[in-house]
Amino acid sequence: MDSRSISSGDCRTQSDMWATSPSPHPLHLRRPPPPPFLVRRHNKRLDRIAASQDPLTALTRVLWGRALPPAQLVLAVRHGWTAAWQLLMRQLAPSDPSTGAFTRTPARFPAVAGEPSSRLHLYVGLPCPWAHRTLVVRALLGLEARLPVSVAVPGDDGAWSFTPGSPDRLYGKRKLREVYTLRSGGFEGRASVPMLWDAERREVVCNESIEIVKFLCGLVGDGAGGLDLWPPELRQDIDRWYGLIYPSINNGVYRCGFAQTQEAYDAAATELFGALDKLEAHLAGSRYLCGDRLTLADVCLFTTLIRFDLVYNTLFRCTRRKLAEYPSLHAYTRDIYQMPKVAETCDTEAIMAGYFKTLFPLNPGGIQPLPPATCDRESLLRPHGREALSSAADTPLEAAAVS
Ligand SMILES: N[C@@H](CCC(=O)N[C@@H](CS)C(=O)NCC(=O)O)C(=O)O
Repeated sequence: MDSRSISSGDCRTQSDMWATSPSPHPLHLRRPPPPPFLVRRHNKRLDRIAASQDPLTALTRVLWGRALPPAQLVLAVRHGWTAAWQLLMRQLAPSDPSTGAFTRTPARFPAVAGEPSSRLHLYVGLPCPWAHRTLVVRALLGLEARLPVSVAVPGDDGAWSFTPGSPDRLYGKRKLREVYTLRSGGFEGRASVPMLWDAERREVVCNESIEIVKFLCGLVGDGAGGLDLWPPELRQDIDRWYGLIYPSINNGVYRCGFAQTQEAYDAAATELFGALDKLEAHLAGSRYLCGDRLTLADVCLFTTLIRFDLVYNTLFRCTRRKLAEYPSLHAYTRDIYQMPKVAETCDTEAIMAGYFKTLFPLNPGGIQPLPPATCDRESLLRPHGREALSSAADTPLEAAAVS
């Protein structure tokens, strides 16, 4: 029988029967059982419904027909659902209990301490904007041969894992946490990416992205063409920009997405779009944040911008505007995307899956939307026209274009 052929009359009958079915109250237990023909008819009806559709639909049809679930049930599920969301969010994205604002857990190894050996290994995950910073710097500085990389993927439990297609190239471990625990002092805390590992000392060098990229700028790679992303004369300027970008944009999108109260979200979203407006105005007259030279400040901004319309705009509710609606910021993003080797570090599919499928509390159904057309490779390779803003005739990065 087709499920559509169950009439609303049928359904009402089901609901009524359910409503008047014997209660467990002791007085009612003494009631004589219904005649066998009625029980048979009732059971047959249930069988028909169950056979005609998937078990969950069948159950809801038996319980409340085609009507909406009873109000009490809706309310109970709503409270239970919210409580479960809060519980998961507490663990995924700890917040300030008094405001509901996301408070990022500090990295366990926030600074490069001592003198690392020359046997370094980089652990990253492609969805992660913080890890992406290290991949961009590694590529731009030509550190690929000097700094091997292992790419972890989000496991079903949300923890960074390795697969046969994306293995731990150093130890063949299954989880990133297992690598962290190889250090002699053991490991407690969050096994996050990026993580720079010293293979000789079996020690974490650092797991704070901004410190890792500064450290990488001190390594000499092949083919960097004299590029310095952290030049001494611009450090003050870079730090000043980073002081705006990090709290309001890099972490700002997370503060929107992980806010646990309306007030916390409102504050984060207002700050985020205020900062984007400021950058839009600045970048209308300046090719990069610190003038004509690409620096670490740009790399740190880029890895958030490239994810903006793909995930933050929708999943994290950064909705006031899309990146594509900011002419200068969008062209600036394309400018950096088109630098040699940068596009290869951007993996749209991994980014979208990493957020929409892994951040379960924000997207319980796990449905991944279509990527916006403005995020397609072809669209990002459109001319950006920003060369005109550069006074330096020929920067090392302009020598080659992404094909
Ligand atoms: N402060 C760190 C943040 C890194 C971070 O939050 N990474 C996320 C992925 S985007 C992570 O690995 N999270 C795993 C966890 O917190 O357990 C940095 O900038 O390096």
